[in-house]
Amino acid sequence: MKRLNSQLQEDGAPMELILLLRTLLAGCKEISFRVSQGALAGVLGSTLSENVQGETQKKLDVISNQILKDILSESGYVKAISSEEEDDVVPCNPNGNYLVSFDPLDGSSNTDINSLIGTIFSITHAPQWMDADDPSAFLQPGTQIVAAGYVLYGPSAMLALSTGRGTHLYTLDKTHGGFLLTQKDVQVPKQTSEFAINASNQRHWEDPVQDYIGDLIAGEDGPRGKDFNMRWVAAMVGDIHRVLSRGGIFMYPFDKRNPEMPGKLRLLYEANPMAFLMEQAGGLASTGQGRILEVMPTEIHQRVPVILGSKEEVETCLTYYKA
Ligand code: AFP
Repeated sequence: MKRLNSQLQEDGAPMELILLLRTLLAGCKEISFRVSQGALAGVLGSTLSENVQGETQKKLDVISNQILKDILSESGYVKAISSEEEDDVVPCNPNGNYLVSFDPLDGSSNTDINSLIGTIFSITHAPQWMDADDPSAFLQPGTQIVAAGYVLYGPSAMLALSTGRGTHLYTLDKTHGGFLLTQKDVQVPKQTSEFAINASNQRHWEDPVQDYIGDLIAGEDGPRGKDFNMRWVAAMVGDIHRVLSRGGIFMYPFDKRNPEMPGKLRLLYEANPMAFLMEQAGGLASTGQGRILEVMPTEIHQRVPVILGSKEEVETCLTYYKA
């Protein structure tokens, strides 16, 4: 089986980006090991602190963030880091050529139930004229991403990665510690009968989402004329892995509760990397109003509504926004 390095070279990734990705993934392997130790390593449960989003931090959130922060800061390739678990950007090497944004442990509420969790990341070029501690360096639309991916810590540890030449899946071979290519050029099926949304938020959805989900639930008796099934992992990384693997539509839509917080998911750490992977696999990713990758960020912890997955299903969903 092909190794990560060979596939990255075949995809024409520059050597410095390959070295950066290998460094980042070395951190993910360490997280994978810590996660797999579970209660044996005393890493489960919460800390007493909250992150900048006001969410209680799990011990594994803090450990994973520290692992990635340390390894990336020391690499020399990175000018600055933005992390879901950091209030501000973390300056690294002033001469580094890349910026890295990450959610060190997505779905961390799943840690205590031994369910799916993962690390999500994206990489852009670092504007050379900006200082390393300038957060505005990160305010680039997702179209500027040069590499994005996630590592899913599941029954096997899997990497989904794109450098803009398709999305490939790799599996961590724990016998020698390398990521081996297990699915090249993933293509998300264009049609689907599966959707993912947290239905407990239904009363807060806007009308287009109410109408669209209502028609899916109506099944073969409704206008869609077929039954749909629903899945919810409560970790975007798990839901997106399923959609990449067998198709589907994943939604965390606009929420009427708080206009200041139009969705739950973060643009830099969740929406953009997943939109990049999805588009590279033939899927679509929208806020309901436009392409996620074209959203111009206004601040690093910004949240956006997310609708992504199988191309034709996302297109159908978007017709409800135009009605
Ligand atoms: P945590 O990492 O704080 O657990 O949040 C995960 C997440 O941001 C995303 O991965 C999930 O899709 C979403 O939250 C699930 O949220 P709810 O199930 O609470 O609606």
